[in-house]
Amino acid sequence: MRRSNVFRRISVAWLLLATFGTAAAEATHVEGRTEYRAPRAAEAPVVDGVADDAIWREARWQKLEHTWLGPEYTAEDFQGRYKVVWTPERIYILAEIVDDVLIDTHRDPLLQYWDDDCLEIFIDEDHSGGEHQYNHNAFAYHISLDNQATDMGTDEKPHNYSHHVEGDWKQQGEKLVWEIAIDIYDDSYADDSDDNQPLTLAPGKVMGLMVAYCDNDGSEMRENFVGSESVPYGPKDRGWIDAGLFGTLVLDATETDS
Ligand SMILES: [Ca+2]
Ligand SMILES: [Ca+2]
Ligand SMILES: [Ca+2]
Ligand SMILES: [Ca+2]
Repeated sequence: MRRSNVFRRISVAWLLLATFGTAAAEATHVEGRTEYRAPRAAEAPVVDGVADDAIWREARWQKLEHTWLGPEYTAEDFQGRYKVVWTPERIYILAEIVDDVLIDTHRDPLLQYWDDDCLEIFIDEDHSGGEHQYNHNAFAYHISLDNQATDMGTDEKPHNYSHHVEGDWKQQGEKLVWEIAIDIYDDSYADDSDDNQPLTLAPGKVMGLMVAYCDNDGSEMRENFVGSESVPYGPKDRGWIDAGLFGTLVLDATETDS
């Protein structure tokens, strides 16, 4: 075979690889995802519901502004935004929530937990996208007002994952200031094991992240479900099933403690 033919075949192979490779990459996530670059905290924020930790000033706000369920709402009824920072041990989320009525009707954290006021934090450790309803390809932590975390397990039943999170909030005027630290587990997490180890996080890591709030002010079911990502087609409340809706979280390398 002539040399030029070999090169041509190699370039065709590259072209095919690039074409299909790109198509595969695009297929993992719905178009129009947000990107959030989280600064690295030299000193971890104290999880106490007080946002005076220096590192929070370095992170930008992202809004909860996409209505997934429920009618139009007023600024007094609900507003939400959040920031993210990280350390090698955990990611930290600061959420600022306005909610006129706080409600936790189902005191059992495993019972109809999505119909109480709760902050929902969706994490896909390896940014794979894909289906995660009854597996740990991704987690959808429903953080209740008493800082318990619930998600579906591989047995298709709700499980209490409160040992993955540390949360605390305080009311400041009209707002709840909510700090949550989360251990990051990969998809090898086993519900029946007591030996699951959280990952050590490194700069440049890319993860899937989405944040939402379920607002109930006294109804039988939640009145609004408002999230950080758009849902251009299909059921808007399917984040607990479809990790392809999650935004992109990049753990920035810069270490900041000022
Ligand atoms: Ca704090
Ligand atoms: Ca409300
Ligand atoms: Ca995954
Ligand atoms: Ca409420």
